[in-house]
Amino acid sequence: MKNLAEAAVTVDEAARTATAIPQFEGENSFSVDEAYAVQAMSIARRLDRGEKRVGVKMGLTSRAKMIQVGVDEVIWGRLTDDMRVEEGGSISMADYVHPRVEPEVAFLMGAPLSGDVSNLEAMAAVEAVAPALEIIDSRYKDFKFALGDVVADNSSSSGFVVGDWRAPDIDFSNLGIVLSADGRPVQIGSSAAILGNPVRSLVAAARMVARWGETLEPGWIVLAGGATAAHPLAAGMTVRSETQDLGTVGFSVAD
Ligand code: 0L1
Ligand code: MG
Repeated sequence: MKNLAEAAVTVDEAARTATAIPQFEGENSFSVDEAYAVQAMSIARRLDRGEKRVGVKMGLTSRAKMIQVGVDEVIWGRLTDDMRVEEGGSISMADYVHPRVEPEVAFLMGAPLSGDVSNLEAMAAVEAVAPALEIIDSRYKDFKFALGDVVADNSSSSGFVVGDWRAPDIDFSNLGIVLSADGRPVQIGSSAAILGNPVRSLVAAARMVARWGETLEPGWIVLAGGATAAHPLAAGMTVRSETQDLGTVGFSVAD
């Protein structure tokens, strides 16, 4: 019998100390349900250390991302306040194993949402929308993992930056997005790459968290998923993403 609690300690310590670990292979590999149980236990350790839960991230919501990591299912992870980087702030490479950044759309929940909901019901629960960046950092050596590995590792969640919130009264189904590093465009995409429309990612989030007894709570942030492939970060880099009608969001990598 696999020891899921021990695996939770392993992934949590890898994230806490920014240390690469091997994949869980062979008899140690996880089913998807086991992997979500490991994720829940590893996040419980973070909460025990004083971090606060602030939302959910959706992962692998674009074809580009699925192809980049060789996995073909939408996944989710849990966000804590410790993962948030202020807009315009800076991070240190020492806090990550091999971080990458991807442009996203973020939702701010105004009402609880959970279970099977329609696009309209999902949007009725949204208070605001913003451009966002997710800093992903698989704790697995060489960013190589199977589906169970990445889910156990909180779906590679490690940091996020949110730009200015605005009322969700625009059509954000197909907004152009340019991700730049040091002023040079490195990825160009559209919010349509997020499951065809980011609201579908919110619908999937409501359904997927319900399976684990959770609700998207008022005040929570839901990161809808990457609109492009992720770009590797390096010391000294300045990152900025510009999203049509939503504006810009960015940060820098200090060292
Ligand atoms: O947010 C994402 O789409 C990332 C999910 C995990 C895969 C990866 O680490 O690239
Ligand atoms: Mg992402």
